[in-house]
This record gives sequence, structure tokens and C-alpha cells, in this order.
Amino acid sequence: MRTVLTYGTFDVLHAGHVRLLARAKALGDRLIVGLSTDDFNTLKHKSSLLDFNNRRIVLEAMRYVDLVFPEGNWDQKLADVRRYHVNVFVMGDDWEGKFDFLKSECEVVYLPRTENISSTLIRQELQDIGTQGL
Ligand code: C2G
Repeated sequence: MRTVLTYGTFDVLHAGHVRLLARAKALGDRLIVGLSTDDFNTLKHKSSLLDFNNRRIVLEAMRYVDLVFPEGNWDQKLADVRRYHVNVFVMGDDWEGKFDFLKSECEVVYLPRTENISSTLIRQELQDIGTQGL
């Protein structure tokens, strides 16, 4: 059983997230996702439109995702890799190099991000629509 692990906020799920999750799952037999809690998003200086529970329900419904657990801080990754006997750690390449410390425990793979789509763009569009009262 080859286990793949990734982390993220996965707010307003879009094709960039889906492509990342699909490519990550293809690297093993099961994909586990550390989903950023609302408090951790604050630490990441990131706000999300959807709260943790909504983001969790959507993620758990994905065919590529086998398990979702909370990501509450920057320091839990090593313990998570050991707890879940992770073989491959995957992140988008906007994180290139940031998690190389995990190479002592598992393979570390950075995948090319999907261009021209992000939760921030979608949130901005929604806000613009809101202000125009459409
Ligand atoms: N992603 C992507 N293409 C996009 C947007 C996101 O490939 N257009 C990838 C990111 O690189 C990341 C994953 O999708 O690997 C989740 O993205 P976010 O929800 O923005 O996660 P992030 O805020 O980067 O959190 O400890 C790690 C952090 O929790 C990662």
C-alpha cells in the first residue's frame, strides 16, 4: 500500500486543486490530505470563503481522496508522515524546496501548478459581482 500525502486549504475547489489531487493519487494507492483548519489559515495569513467543515466535506467526496485530517500548524508534517507511513509527499511547485526536510522520511514531489486559476481569483470575482449587484 503506497501512501501519498499532501496539504492545503482547498477553498472553493477548482480545476487546479483537482488536477493536483489527481496527479498526487496517481503516484500511489491511497491519497491522504492534511486540510488546513480555519485557525491555521489565519496563521498562513490566508482567509477562506468556506469553513473547515465545508471544505472537508467537499474534499472527502473527491474520488482521488481517501482520507482527510486537520492541518493545524506548520510543524506536524514529520509526525504525520510517520503516523500514516507515507511513501510520497506531494505539493504544488509554488512550494518547491520548502519541504525537502521530509526527504529523510519519504519521496518529496513538487508538481507544476495549474495556471490562471486560484481560489483568490474566484473570491475576487464573487466580490466584484456582489458589488455590481448583478
Ligand atoms: N494548486 C495548484 N494549482 C492552482 C492552485 C493550487 O496546483 N492553480 C495546488 C497548490 O500548489 C497546493 C494545493 O493545490 O499544492 C492546495 O492549494 P491551496 O489550497 O492554496 O493550499 P496552500 O495554501 O498552498 O496550503 O502546509 C502546506 C499548506 O497547507 C499548503
